[in-house]
Amino acid sequence: MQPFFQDQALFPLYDKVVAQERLSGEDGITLYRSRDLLGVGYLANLVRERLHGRRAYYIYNQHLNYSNVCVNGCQFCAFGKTADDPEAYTMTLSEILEKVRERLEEPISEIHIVGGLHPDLPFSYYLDMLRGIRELRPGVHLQAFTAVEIAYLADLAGLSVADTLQELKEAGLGSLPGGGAEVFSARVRSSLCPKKLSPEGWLKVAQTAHRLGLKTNATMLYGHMETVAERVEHLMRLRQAQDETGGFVTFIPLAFHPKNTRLPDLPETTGFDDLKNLAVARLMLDNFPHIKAFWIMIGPKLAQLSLAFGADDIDGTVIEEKITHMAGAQTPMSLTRAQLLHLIEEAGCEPVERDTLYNVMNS
Ligand code: V47
Repeated sequence: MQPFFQDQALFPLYDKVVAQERLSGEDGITLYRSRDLLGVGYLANLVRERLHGRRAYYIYNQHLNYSNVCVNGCQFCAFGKTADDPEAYTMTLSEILEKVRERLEEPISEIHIVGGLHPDLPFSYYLDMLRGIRELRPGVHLQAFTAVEIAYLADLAGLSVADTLQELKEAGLGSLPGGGAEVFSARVRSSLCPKKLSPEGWLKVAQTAHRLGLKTNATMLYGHMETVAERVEHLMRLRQAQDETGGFVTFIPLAFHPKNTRLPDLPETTGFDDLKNLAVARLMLDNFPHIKAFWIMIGPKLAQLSLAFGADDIDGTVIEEKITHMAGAQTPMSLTRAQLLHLIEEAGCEPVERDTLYNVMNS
């Protein structure tokens, strides 16, 4: 029996989804243009359930933003500061280790490390950070440095991207977070982040990591000046890259937060668009195992609902995120395991605690 769609344009997409046929760029545009959110969510949920049943993943993790000093000056970022800004900070290695030491008693399985592009820190700072944390918490997975940071570190170290990743891997790097991809459109980047690593550079780092056996995530920052076509182009480029190297684990759409950025007059994203982005990602990225709703950015309540709109992961405890909160996020700094379980169970899903690479944790 065919489901009912308010939007007639979704019927042919239903046939494709059921037949497990790949959706085209044009289909992506149809999905983004559709006002039938429940219809799009229904399609995304078919894929979600095919892949994961009613399982919903979360992780016991800690975020560590070692420095906000950044030479890139992206318009959409409230986190990055110039070195002379009164709000600029850089943690010393002992401060970083102290942050980790403070939580040694907690069953943290991942430390997520992201920072700005610092003009003065030596490559040894990054290696020592990984080595030091690994020594303190040997069992913890270090998901560190976006592709943008890796390319910057390669320049700093005078090494190829592959050799840089190899050195970081030997020091303890476990995988790369998905940040820095923004939107691959040249039009958007020339306006919002002209100094940032190019899309080709971002994809090259990710794919080099994959070839070295390092998994990576991918993101898309939405809700600023990008068009629907540019969103679809972004997803298609990620899908193409995944076909080639297969090392992407999770895709995370990132909702733009305007406060304290150089785009303060843009409106916040809406619940409709937040759910839509997750659902369309689930449908277009047929070769990505996981779609994550980052509750820090869209709020715990919407992250919970997204479990019926294509997402199978709501990230985790997080603990002290800075990038979104400096851009005005009103969400809490952390959630407890009990709160995560409550959100997932109320949504009719089965909570599964995972590690970074989605191995199931026995907790
Ligand atoms: O690359 C910057 C984004 C990213 C703003 O891999 C903003 O699991 C919204 O990479 N409003 C960094 N977003 C965060 C990141 C991340 C987050 C969660 C999970 C994972 C993962 C990765 O934050 C940046 C940029 O795209 N960002 N400013 C802003 N005002």
